[in-house]
Amino acid sequence: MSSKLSLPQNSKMLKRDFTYGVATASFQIEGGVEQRLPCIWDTFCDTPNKILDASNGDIACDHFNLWQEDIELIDSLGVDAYRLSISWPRVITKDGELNKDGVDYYLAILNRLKNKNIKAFVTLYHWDLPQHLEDNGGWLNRDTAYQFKHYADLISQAFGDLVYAYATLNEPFCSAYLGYEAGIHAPGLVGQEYGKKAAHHLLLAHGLAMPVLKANSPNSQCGIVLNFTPCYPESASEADKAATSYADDYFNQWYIKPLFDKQYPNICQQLPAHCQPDIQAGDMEIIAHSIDFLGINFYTRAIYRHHDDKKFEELPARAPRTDIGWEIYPMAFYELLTSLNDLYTLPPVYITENGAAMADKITDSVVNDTDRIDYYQSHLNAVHNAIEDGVDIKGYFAWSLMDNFEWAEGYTKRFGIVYVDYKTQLRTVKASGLAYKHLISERT
Ligand code: GCO
Repeated sequence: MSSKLSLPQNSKMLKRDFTYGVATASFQIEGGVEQRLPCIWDTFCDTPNKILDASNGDIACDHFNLWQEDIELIDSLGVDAYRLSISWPRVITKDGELNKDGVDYYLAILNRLKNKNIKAFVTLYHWDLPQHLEDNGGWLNRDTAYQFKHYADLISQAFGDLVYAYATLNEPFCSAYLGYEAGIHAPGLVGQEYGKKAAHHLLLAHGLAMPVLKANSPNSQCGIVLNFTPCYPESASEADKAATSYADDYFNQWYIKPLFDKQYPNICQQLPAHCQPDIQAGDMEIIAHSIDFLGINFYTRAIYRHHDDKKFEELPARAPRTDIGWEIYPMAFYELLTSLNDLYTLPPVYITENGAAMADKITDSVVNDTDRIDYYQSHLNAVHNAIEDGVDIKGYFAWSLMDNFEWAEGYTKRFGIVYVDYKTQLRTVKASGLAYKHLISERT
């Protein structure tokens, strides 16, 4: 157990041009629901038994009101960059026009960040789809991709040159699979016939938005953020290896291969006809628009074995685990980064999320989360090693700036490097936050 974070003295991650940041997402921190349209997560939270503690995003971290203090907090950590997301239902009206108040809210944030010399990494879609678009079919409706393009167009014009980097989507796997196939995220649809259709329209939305963002904001870095849960076989048997490879194609490669290879993994042809994505002529060209950077989110790995009836079976997570039950296995991070670098011609990479939920205790205004520091240390080492082995990684963002609404887990899981008391909205920098700040300050 350590209270410090360190890297080898010659590490490229100890140079000033390596970007360090903290990340959040609109629905998870903002609250301020009266000032925006409803989104699918409002509806999902209102549905019984979907959220572990029956909570919602109505107040969350009250960042809608406390954003100025929160930017001071971000600044106090000494980070170079802040990754935030724009709430689509806050900035767009039902008629598809800009909502001036919502836009002004983000302009104030972006201007404040600029004044403080903190680069804004803006995600346009971190899962809060306006409910009226879901009522029209959501991501199962191809038109939603065009609605997204329209939103990306208007908002990038409004933001001018205040945005250092745009990510179109955050983790389309989660939106598509968790939201439209497994049903554990909003909108909560269940059925294999939905997942890949939703995924295709999400990726199409990304591809449609890319040239628009580049035209409106030529100086911004534009890309996408994908999450990966690397897949490992339980044994060296051919059957387990084949099952694992299938799972990897289904959950991971599905979202990256089209970006670089203009096609889905070969398992696409094995899917039953009613589960196929609706691919129209030219779609794969649109999706494969070049990107300036790839954002990679990593938390854990998964282990699979062959199953006679299903394509694969996922095994329970091994120890050691974080408080959310995810195995701590930093080697998978290194192997992920180097294997993606081997498989694809990657643009510069940012680690846009990495971090851990831990069972924090606050005593006398101190959170001594040495377990989280250990997690960060081992994963920063993995990034360092991947850079040494040739992966072009430009920066790293801790997930998350502060404890927040952890989706289906509600407020029961704490991912912050800053502790949030949800009764008083008091923020307390954890030991991990202090260690992160110290590491960042050590650069030359
Ligand atoms: C994610 C999400 C975050 C989660 C985090 C922990 O992109 O999955 O961006 O919203 O809170 O990953 O589950």
